[in-house]
Amino acid sequence: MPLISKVLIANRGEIALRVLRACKELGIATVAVHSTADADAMHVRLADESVCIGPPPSRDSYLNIHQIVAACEITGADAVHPGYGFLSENAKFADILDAHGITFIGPTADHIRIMGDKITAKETAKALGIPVVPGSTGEVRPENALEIAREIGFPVLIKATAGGGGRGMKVARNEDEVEEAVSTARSEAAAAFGNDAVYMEKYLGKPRHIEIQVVGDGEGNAIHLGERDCSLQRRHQKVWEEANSPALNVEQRMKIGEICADAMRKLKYRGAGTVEFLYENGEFYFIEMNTRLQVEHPITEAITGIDLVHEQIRVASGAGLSVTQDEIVFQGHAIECRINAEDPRTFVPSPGTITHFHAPGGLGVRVDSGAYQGYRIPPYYDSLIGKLIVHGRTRVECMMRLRRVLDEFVIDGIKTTLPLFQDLINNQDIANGDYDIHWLENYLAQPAE
Ligand code: MV4
Repeated sequence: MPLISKVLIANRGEIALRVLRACKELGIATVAVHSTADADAMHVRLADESVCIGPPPSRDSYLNIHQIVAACEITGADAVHPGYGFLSENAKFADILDAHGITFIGPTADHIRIMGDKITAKETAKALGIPVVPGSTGEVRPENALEIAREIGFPVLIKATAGGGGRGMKVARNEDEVEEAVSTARSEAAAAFGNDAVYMEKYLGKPRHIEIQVVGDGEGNAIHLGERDCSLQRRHQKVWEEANSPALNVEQRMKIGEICADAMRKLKYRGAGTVEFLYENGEFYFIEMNTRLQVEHPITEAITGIDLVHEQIRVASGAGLSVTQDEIVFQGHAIECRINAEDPRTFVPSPGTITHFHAPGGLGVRVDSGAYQGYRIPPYYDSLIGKLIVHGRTRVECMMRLRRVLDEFVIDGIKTTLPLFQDLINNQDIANGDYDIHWLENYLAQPAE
């Protein structure tokens, strides 16, 4: 791959380490950037070079485009991997790197823009043959809201077009609730995103969140790597993800996967992407597409054996995908537990020093974490400190292994979400794979026994 010889990793924490590992395997030099709060982070220690790009607040460091471009110029990095979050879905950042002749390891700025606007994303998905949630075509204005709601049928959901992550969503259960729902959604959207445009959809009451992993080469070739079930979440933060979904059979998987891969071929999509669906009563409904690597990508890697960051780097450099669709084999079952430095019941952040750290091991076990004994978790960033990924030949084997592995994992000095997983692994609904997007919040609302 001649076009990329040094990658600057514009991120921190476990994902910076994850990307660094892929670069090392490909013989590509690495540059870590870090804020003053992250000088002792693992990705900084392991990188070939590192550059301090600013003070702790993200906007002054990990979100500071000029500092990152300057760090590329200083170190001679010819590509940037943005990880997830921060600048990963920032079209302006992709444009600026392009203007500097630096490769953005991700999709084109145009594709980021299309998917960043939820109305355009949905229109594009629909035109490409992806099933979408029934709803308004385009923006909903206060004047036409009631009429559109009647057409869709109640209950309806009002969503911000600049949104995502659930902010600014409002349900209207009947005609009387429409006016207020639209006006509240519009003011919340204006406050959160500086854009008050909203749209309307049929509200699905008890769906699962199922997402399809895709990778395209930008020239009309694309593959899907099956689905992930991310229904177990709290306040739009995923907690536990699995691949395959306990709710799908092989035919459903290949059908929705092929629909997404085909759409990406038509779009000439480049890079890794995730097509998000709500799934209810056997039907898929597109809600959004993420144009980046996702936190939970390792469960897909576990069941396919394909390194998604390798593929991202390959397609960014013009080397193309390493596999064709018919070469992809789905093997067994994988579960990811997100380990956050948080209280396992209230999710209140618990930064501080890790006094003891012992990661589990053995067959089918992967721990992606920049944490180590003596590491002090800074209070400025999100509280994800590691991911535990367990793979087994069947879901039952995967769950049995997870129970063993959770027992082995030791993180002392701070609170973590590990005890929550000890509870979940012994829960009958979880054992049966019988849960939807509301299950975890309902579970947490019950008093702990
Ligand atoms: C929905 C929905 C029900 N019906 N759309 C929340 C985040 C945003 N990305 C999409 N979201 C939802 N959209 C319709 N038409 C319910 C949710 C939703 C949700 C979706 C996925 C995972 C967790 C969720 C939790 C609450 C609500």
